[in-house]
Amino acid sequence: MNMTERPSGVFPAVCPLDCPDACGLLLHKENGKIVKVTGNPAHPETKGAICNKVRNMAERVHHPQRLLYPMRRSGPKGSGEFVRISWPEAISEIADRFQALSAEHGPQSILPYSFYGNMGVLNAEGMDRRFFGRLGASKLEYTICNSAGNAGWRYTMGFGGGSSPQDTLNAKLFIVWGGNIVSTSMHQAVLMEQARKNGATVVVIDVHKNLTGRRADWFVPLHPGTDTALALGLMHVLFERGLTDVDFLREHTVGHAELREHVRAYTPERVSRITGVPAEDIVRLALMYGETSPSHIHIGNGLQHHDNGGMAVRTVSCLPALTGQWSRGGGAFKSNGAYASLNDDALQRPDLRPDPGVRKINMNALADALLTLEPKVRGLFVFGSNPAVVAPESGRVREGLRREDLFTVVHELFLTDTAKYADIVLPATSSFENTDLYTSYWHHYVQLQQPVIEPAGESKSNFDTFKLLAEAMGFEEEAFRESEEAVIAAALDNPDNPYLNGVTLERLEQERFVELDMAPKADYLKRLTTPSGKIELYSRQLQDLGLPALPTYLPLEEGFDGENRPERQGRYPLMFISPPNHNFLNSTFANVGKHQAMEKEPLLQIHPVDAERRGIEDGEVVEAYNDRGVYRLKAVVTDLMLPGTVVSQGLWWAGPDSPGAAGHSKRLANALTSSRIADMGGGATFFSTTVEIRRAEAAADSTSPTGATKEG
Ligand SMILES: Nc1nc2c(c(=O)[nH]1)N[C@H]1C(S)=C(S)[C@@H](COP(=O)(O)OP(=O)(O)OC[C@H]3O[C@@H](n4cnc5c(=O)[nH]c(N)nc54)[C@H](O)[C@@H]3O)O[C@H]1N2
Ligand SMILES: Nc1nc2c(c(=O)[nH]1)N[C@H]1C(S)=C(S)[C@@H](COP(=O)(O)OP(=O)(O)OC[C@H]3O[C@@H](n4cnc5c(=O)[nH]c(N)nc54)[C@H](O)[C@@H]3O)O[C@H]1N2
Ligand code: SF4
Ligand SMILES: [Mo]
Repeated sequence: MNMTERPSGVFPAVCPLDCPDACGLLLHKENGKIVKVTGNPAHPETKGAICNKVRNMAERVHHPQRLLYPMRRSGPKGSGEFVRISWPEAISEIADRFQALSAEHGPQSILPYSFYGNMGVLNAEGMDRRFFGRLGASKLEYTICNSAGNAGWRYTMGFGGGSSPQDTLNAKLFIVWGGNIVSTSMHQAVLMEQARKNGATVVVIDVHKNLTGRRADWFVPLHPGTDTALALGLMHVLFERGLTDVDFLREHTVGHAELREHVRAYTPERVSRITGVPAEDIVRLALMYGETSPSHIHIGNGLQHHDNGGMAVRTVSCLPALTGQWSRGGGAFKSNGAYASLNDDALQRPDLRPDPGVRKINMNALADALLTLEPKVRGLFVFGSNPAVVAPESGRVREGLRREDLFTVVHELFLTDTAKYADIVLPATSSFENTDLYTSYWHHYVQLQQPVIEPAGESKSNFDTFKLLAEAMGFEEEAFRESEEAVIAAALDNPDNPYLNGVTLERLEQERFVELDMAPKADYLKRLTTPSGKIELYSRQLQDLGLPALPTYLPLEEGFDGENRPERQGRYPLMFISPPNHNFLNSTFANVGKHQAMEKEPLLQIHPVDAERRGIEDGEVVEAYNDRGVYRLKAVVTDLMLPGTVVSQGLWWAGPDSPGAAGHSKRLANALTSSRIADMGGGATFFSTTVEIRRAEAAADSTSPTGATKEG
């Protein structure tokens, strides 16, 4: 008897959320419903501990507002007015519209837009890729999360994997750089605490003292977007004081002589002016790094959501090489995704695509893709993502979604802000209703999810939905008839990835958590895939792209540093940082009562100096604004960051649209952010955003539609 048929019991599951930890879960089921979610103590890395978000997951899965049947729009776009239709009606309408668009405008007029609302590979990057590939739709570039930083890491290190979780336990110096692991990767935070018990010093480098910074032995605040300068300042001191590992540099790197010359210009005094970190602290941190072994740097996502984010991660990832950490049991982590890389050709079947040269659309540029791109995007299929909330420039994204000549389908569990703009809404199963395969971009265990509960209402998985659509479109390939198990087996069979040796569907069915074969990691340094096969302190690849070959600090396009501040200040003199909060997962859970109650409301952390200058008091309602939009929230006056930076954590839904007022729903952090593309990997630049803040009272008598103050 499979798990769905047993009304009660405790069943294994995998956390599907876009979180590095990929926890093993236990679902406690009574009368067909999940009543409790706990951690699975048998999981070798997550060991039964899970976060508060997912402990309250049952409320989300059985939420009264789950979408239960397909719907067609009956009111204006964005109004949320829909009528119920059947699946056959929905599927044939979508197929008809897609066929008509393909015939009239070519299939590239259709754009799939998705991300990792569910990390299961079949549902997030399996049958959808096959379907839209076979259709010949425009290709989406999946750049919203970590692509600048991952590219930066790869230019330096080649291979997209770093230190293993258990290695970090041995660190005597543990640096969290631009990450908030207490909220975003709790098991790494547990290992950090264990390392501290074993004698490690914990240093957190961030633009605000987040929950992780509050646990640090030493918190180092800096101006946003200046991490490259800080890392170069550390290198300056390391070379000058003879703290580099010369043998390691000779054997395993290229460009160390050039780098040594290059960093002479980054004196502690100059770097201090740029970053806001006192010169003596730069020296102290460099000495600590140069004299402590093993050391570990956890590179978060924060420093790379910037115009210069690729370079920032590239530069920080050079540091372990300077002190030879990779051969001393230390190192760094950006993402460990590559250890578990699957056979993407078998999973996604790019061979089905009629025109491999079809245009690519960077998902960060969704606003432009919908408003200005030619030839036009006329069909949009959104799933596993909530772009009306999470994508930059949400005012313009919404304007695009309101286009009458855009046919939009949204496949979702809830009537999200994005789904409200759909012409057709399709109900999605939760991951606990599906079969899927899960890897982790942090630990080394692969997991299998099998259905534990029946699909809610008429909901269907992405996998099944794209099969139905393929059938309706007349796609006859076997690829659209394969079972979940067949696709999983094919994806796991990746001869190019030795770490995946011995990981099979059969073992997953029996063992649940199957560890990657980590034996090849013993000669990690021989497996680097840079052009030289070495750690590239000097990168010809970057030079060919027109970027500096050596790590080089370039100021933000939108923003300022301590050195360039005065002339760049302009009308918007504050940097606005909007990282994740503790109780939501991106915009997931922002509609669930328990999670909302824990976060209360959107808050803006503002420094006392900046608050006083504007006459703002703690607890009062303020507006953050720039030319893109307005965000209304409550001020918290605090010195958790340097003056000049304001911080608002969490992505809230705006709720009902107010037609005609693009970006003025006033509850969206991304109403303020830019869709400029980062220096590497096509990455997002969420945190390279400048704003001004005013009291909401002052806003009420302001006349400017862009929200500028009367005098501004
Ligand atoms: N609770 C929770 N967990 C999550 C998520 C969530 O929404 N909520 N999201 C998940 C996802 S998709 C991701 S990508 C990860 C992200 O998780 P992390 O890797 O931890 O990254 P962020 O939380 O985006 O940003 C971390 C920090 O970067 C800081 N920061 C911003 N700009 C700069 C800068 O220029 N320099 C430095 N040094 N720091 C800067 C921010 O202040 C923030 O404290 O978390 C995952 N886990
Ligand atoms: N200002 C600002 N913006 C940011 C960030 C930031 O730090 N600051 N972080 C960025 C980052 S790192 C990321 S990764 C993105 C994340 O952005 P998104 O990937 O859009 O993440 P979520 O907001 O969690 O939305 C995921 C949606 O997928 C739906 N979903 C879940 N499972 C399934 C399924 O099986 N099928 C279907 N069809 N739907 C499903 C959920 O209900 C949810 O609405 O946001 C980015 N946006
Ligand atoms: S969100 Fe992260 S920490 Fe929480 S249960 Fe899921 S994988 Fe674990
Ligand atoms: Mo992300």
